[in-house]
Amino acid sequence: MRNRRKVGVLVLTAAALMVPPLAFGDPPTTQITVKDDSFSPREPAVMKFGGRFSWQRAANATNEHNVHQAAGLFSSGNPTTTSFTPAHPYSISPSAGTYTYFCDAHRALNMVGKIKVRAIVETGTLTSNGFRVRWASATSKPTGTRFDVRFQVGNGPWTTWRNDTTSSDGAFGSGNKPVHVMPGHTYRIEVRSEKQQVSKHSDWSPPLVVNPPS
Ligand SMILES: [Cu+2]
Repeated sequence: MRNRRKVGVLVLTAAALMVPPLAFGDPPTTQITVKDDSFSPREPAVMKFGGRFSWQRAANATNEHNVHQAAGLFSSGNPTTTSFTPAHPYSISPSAGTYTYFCDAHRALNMVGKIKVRAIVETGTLTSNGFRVRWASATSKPTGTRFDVRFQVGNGPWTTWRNDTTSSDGAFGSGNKPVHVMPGHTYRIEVRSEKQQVSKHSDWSPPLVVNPPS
């Protein structure tokens, strides 16, 4: 009885520490400046799923520009001189993946960028033998509606967990699938986003790295 009570207090403490700081605010946002003729930063830091990217025109940028993902997974529309202004912003909250994009008008000048989004462990779901992974929103999929998900245990081979799934999350380790999860091992999970025609896909996301607690 005494032990169970102690465990209860520990679980409550852990849960309190896991409350996301931005639960009631705007999502974390990475700003990308659209210049004549480049994106800055060209390759911003990795964002966790749930984050947002927002493109804004530099005050002295007067050329026509757009944002066009290489596999057609997202686009701001045709290049115009009025794109990315405060009146015409372009923002997306991508599903997990690595996305190369370019400006159609200045692709030959190497006006290219890359954004990277990794999957997350759903808050409060990490246990010694499993966790829930989220790679997309259940309601909004602005970068493709299907997903490939692969995993790695330690230094082992990358192995398919989901192929062309329309699910936006999954319980890793549930029923010992896709593997029996246990403390002392490191699990990595990568995702790529796809269109309906699954040959059009993002590159693999950066890995979500999980070390289950004992
Ligand atoms: Cu351009």
